[in-house]
Amino acid sequence: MYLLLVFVLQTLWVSWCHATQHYPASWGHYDVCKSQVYAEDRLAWHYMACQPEATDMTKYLTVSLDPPNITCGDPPEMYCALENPYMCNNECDADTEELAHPPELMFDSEGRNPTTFWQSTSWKKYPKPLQVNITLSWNKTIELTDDIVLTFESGRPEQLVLEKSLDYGHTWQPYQFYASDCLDAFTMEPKAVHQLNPSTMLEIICTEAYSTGYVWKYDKTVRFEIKDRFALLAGPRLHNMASLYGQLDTTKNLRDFFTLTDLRIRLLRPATGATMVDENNLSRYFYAISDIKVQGRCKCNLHANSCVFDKGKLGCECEHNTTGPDCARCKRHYQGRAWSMGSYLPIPKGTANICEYILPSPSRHDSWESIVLHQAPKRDLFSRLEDPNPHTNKAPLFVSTLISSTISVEPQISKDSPRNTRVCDNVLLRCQNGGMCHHHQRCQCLAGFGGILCEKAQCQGDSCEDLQSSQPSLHPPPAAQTLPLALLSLIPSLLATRGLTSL
Ligand SMILES: *[C@@H]1O[C@H](CO)[C@@H](O)[C@H](O)[C@H]1NC(C)=O
Ligand SMILES: *[C@@H]1O[C@H](CO)[C@@H](O)[C@H](O)[C@H]1NC(C)=O
Ligand SMILES: *[C@@H]1O[C@H](CO)[C@@H](O)[C@H](O)[C@H]1NC(C)=O
Ligand SMILES: *[C@@H]1O[C@H](CO)[C@@H](O)[C@H](O)[C@H]1NC(C)=O
Ligand SMILES: CC(=O)N[C@H]1CO[C@H](CO)[C@@H](O)[C@@H]1O
Ligand SMILES: [Ca+2]
Repeated sequence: MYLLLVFVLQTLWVSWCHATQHYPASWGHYDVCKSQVYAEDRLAWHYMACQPEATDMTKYLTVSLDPPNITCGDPPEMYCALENPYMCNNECDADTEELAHPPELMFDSEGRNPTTFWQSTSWKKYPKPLQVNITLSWNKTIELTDDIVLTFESGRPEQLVLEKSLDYGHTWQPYQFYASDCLDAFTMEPKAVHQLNPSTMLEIICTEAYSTGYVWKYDKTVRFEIKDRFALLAGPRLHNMASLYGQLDTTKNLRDFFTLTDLRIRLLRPATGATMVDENNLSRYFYAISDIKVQGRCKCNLHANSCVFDKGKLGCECEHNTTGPDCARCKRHYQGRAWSMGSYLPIPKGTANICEYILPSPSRHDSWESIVLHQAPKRDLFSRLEDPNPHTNKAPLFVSTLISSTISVEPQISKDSPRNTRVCDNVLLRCQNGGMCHHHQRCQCLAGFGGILCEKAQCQGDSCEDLQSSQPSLHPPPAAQTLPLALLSLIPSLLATRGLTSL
């Protein structure tokens, strides 16, 4: 008996350890942009990738309907229940507060009884389609972090399309199609998200799971399954977030898929509950939505941990000397290095990729010494190099600040490798676990590591877990080897462009 108890306790302990080990990186991480650390007996800033917390984004949107007069109640109208044409006690009157159903009621907090909802006019003009666009606009790029959930008070529509815009409503792309018969409505084969795999995870599908007619009383929601798509990369309980973050860092398509400025719900055909529409009582057919859930965060390119809503406008509170609503560029005088978004890797703190101060262009008479002296104290970038032996670090640091300054005054050096196709960079050390950056295009990993940024330990079974749990600390490539090599390759261009031949 006692033994059994011990055994049970131990099993619980082991599974608890397993669980805590596997859920370290939820979407709530990356909440700090910088912290002060003691380095060489003085306070220095340590910069990290950061993003705002995920929150209820429906508080910050504006909603518009097309056609604009599609909301019920003007003139007042009586509605009948879909399942019973003799039950007609649903009255809509825009001029009476208790009987009005304006669009705001899709975004108030639910949970009270009776529910509050927006309602459309009925399908009076049948057989002309009853079509409504509900457009939600943020006037800011946001990133979805959880499922979009629409709750219908009427039957769920027989046809609807969820669309999104990435450019403030200029162009639209479908996100997902919903129909009781996908082939008939959109000539698409019905599919479910769980039928997708990592290579098809961005496929736009048509689903029949949310349009069932008769059982609507028991399920009123229509979902866009964000989490199920994340799970295709991060595993069923999102336990391998490192894999998802690694992919998000390097795959623009994937980032863009979950990014938007506007959402549009295109209601194309209301619930009819049968194959035939009852033309004698069209008051049974209409749309009514009680709630819309959109969880997400402002997109700040990993350069801000807060986003403020000021004068009706969302904006990132940019750090790392970046600016703009999405922190998508460097502040004036801080374009010392091409702007780049922060990186989720290495987990858990990421890489800040701060904007660097532009140094005044040195005049022709400046010697190497004066350039170097001018910049020697500026080494924030390398404060991450936690080499226990300061002496091995000194020289490469010195040299590397020179390299970054060279790039800043000689923009043509970086021209031949456009910034957005760069995978890695030996100066920023984005390859991990000792990997070396090859032509900014790929990381050459050390034996035992794989993945685009060498972030994955290649291992099997149990030994894997040890490697991965010890992985978060950054293992810099031996600086003394890489940086002088980089310098050597730069010397010809230095000599040619700087007029330093006089040395
Ligand atoms: C809405 O307005 C349009 C013209 O803008 C009109 O043709 C249509 O009949 C109106 N619909 C309703 C339900 O009032
Ligand atoms: C709704 O939006 C689509 C494009 O997203 C557009 O073609 C259509 O005209 C809009 N209006 C209505 C009433 O469907
Ligand atoms: C959107 O934001 C910009 C500022 O970034 C502002 O100028 C513009 O008026 C806003 N548009 C709307 C429709 O609120
Ligand atoms: C049809 O709708 C009207 C209201 O428009 C209602 O009075 C009537 O009872 C409904 N049912 C039938 C079967 O006509
Ligand atoms: C991250 C970073 O480099 N921050 C600097 C931005 O610029 C101001 C001065 O404008 C500095 O004080 C910050 O340290
Ligand atoms: Ca409501």
